[in-house]
This record gives sequence, C-alpha cells and structure tokens, in this order.
Amino acid sequence: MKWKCAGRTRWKERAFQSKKCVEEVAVLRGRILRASGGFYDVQADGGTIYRCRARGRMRKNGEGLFVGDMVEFVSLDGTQGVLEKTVDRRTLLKRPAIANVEQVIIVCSPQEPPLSLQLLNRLLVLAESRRLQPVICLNKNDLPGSTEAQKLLKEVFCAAAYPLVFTSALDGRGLQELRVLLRGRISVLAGPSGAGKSSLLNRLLPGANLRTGKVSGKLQRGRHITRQVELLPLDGGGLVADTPGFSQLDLDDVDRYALPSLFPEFITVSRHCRFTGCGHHEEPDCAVKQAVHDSCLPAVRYEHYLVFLKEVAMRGGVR
Ligand SMILES: Nc1nc2c(ncn2[C@@H]2O[C@H](COP(=O)(O)OP(=O)(O)OP(=O)(O)O)[C@@H](O)[C@H]2O)c(=O)[nH]1
Ligand SMILES: [Mg+2]
Ligand SMILES: [Zn+2]
Repeated sequence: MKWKCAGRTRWKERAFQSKKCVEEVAVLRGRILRASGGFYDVQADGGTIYRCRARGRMRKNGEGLFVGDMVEFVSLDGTQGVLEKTVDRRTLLKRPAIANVEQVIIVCSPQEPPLSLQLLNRLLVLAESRRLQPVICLNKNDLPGSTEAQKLLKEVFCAAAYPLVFTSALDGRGLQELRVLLRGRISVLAGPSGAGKSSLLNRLLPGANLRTGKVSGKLQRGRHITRQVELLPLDGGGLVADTPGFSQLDLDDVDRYALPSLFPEFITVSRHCRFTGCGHHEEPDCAVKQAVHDSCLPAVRYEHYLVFLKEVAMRGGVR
C-alpha cells in the first residue's frame, strides 16, 4: 500500500514493528481523554499521556472508540502508541459520545439564561434513564434572584433527594463542594448554553483554558461556545467533561413504561397505588396523584411527568 505522507508512513512502520514484537512489548492500559483527526490521547494508569492511533484491524472492523473508553495499547517510544482494543465498556452516552460516565452535573442558573424547571427535569429523566448519578448545580449565585432560585430548587427536589450545589464561577462560592462531588468519579457537565459550565471548569482546573462566551442580551441565551468533548483529569483523581449546551432535548430513547421509575420520589409512594405498574395518570386510586394533591410530592415534578408521558406515548414509547 502506498502512503502519500511521510509522517503517516512512519506511523505505519512503527505500528508494524510494534505488532511484530507485541508479544515481547508490555501492553499498557489507559483511558481515552480526547479524540481528534484519527488520533487518541490516552492517559496510561501511571498518568503519562500517549498520542495513539488505532490498529488498522480496529479501524477496519469499525470498532467504535470513544472518549472515556478504557483501552489496551502498545507504546512506540514513550509518547506515542498503537491502540489494540477497548476493554470493559460499561456505558456509552450518545450525545455527547462518551463512554463509562458515572455522574452528570446539571448546571443551571437563576438568570442569563433563566431557570427552566422543565429543562432541568428533562435532563434528570435522561440521567436516570442512563443510570447516571445526577447532581444539580445552580451556578451564577452572585446574580440577583439566586436566593429565590435556591429556595425553589430545595423545595422541588427535596423528595427526590438529588444532591444540590450552589456555585459561582465568578466569586468562587460552592466550588469546594463541587470539587468533592467530582472527586474520584467520571462526570459530565450538562445544561443550557450560557449557564457557565466551561467557566466552572476553568475555575476548577486553571490550566484548562476552555472557551467561554457571553450570553446574548435580548434572548438571554448562550451562544453554544463549547463544541468538542474531552475528559479533563482533576487534581486528587476523577475526570470531568465539558459538553456543549443545548436548547432542546428530546426523550427519544426513554421507555414509556420505565418513565415512572425515573422519578425516584414516586417509587416508594407508588407501592400504595391500586395497580402494580400504575402509570400515575388516569388510573383510579393512584397514590402518587393523591400525594401530589396533598402537597406531599411537588406538583411541578408531576406536571412535567405528565408532559413527558404524553411525549413518549405519542412517539409510540416502547423500545
Ligand atoms: N455572573 C456570573 N457570570 C458567569 C458565571 N459563570 C459564567 N458566567 C458567564 O456566563 C457566560 C457563559 O459562560 P460559559 O462558561 O461560556 O457557559 P457554558 O455553559 O459553557 O456555555 P456553552 O459552552 O455555550 O454551553 C460567560 O460570559 C461567563 O463569564 C457566574 O458564576 N456568575
Ligand atoms: Mg461551554
Ligand atoms: Zn399511581
């Protein structure tokens, strides 16, 4: 096979050499932190980062390689390597495409952009459906309206018992709490554009230098600044990925019959519903509806549950 570019020839030769002596060379393990233009930056167990290419066989078989994947690779010269295979992929998120995520930090703000409980509930449902631990992070607590927003979040999410953290990337409040929640885990930051995800990471990781952007004045919307996905190593262990913000998000792979179980506060109460597998909608003697009526469960969570139920039911809902 002819190779047009000398650089690629060298890669090919070295990859071939490494294949020949793969039995003698120690196979290393590491995690893909970023992927770009056919190269993968892999952090080995010891912490060194190797720039790798995938073995031709992997590319031919179309074996997907994702940021977050654990891989086995052969070192070429201590800085470059050849990926041999992925190991133990436990989970794979589609958007953003990251493997093995454990936790999602949902970043929102009291204003710029304004707090949307429906978007927050939607993200919580998506996190639950992928079995990720959700954390709610209200950022921009230096802005007016943050005390009211904090109170609202405490009320709405008390029954679900989601961890809540109140931060400001501007004055640094709450960052220590956030650091503790991130430690030792693989997390992604998600949430609307402009809520301050990249700004928070720039505060937590001063070397990260992630691009941030102003929220547009009139629409109070972010400008979708972050585009690429990468995992950033945290001091003291753990990895965190910034993700692009979004304005719309559909529940396209949420199962209609699983939806009630994605609202954790409904689960215990639903034991008292008349029907097992109650959809908490038109069924008689529904304990969840009764609890909402008696103000024992937050009305806004139930209201959004019905919105999502309609959405997934209209789509056919079962998968
Ligand atoms: N007042 C205040 N402004 C903040 C805070 N955090 C971020 N900002 C500002 O909010 C704007 C958006 O911040 P980004 O960090 O780019 O937001 P993002 O969530 O990463 O946005 P996308 O990448 O578009 O999803 C910037 O002008 C930041 O300076 C904060 O805690 N307080
Ligand atoms: Mg960003
Ligand atoms: Zn019910």
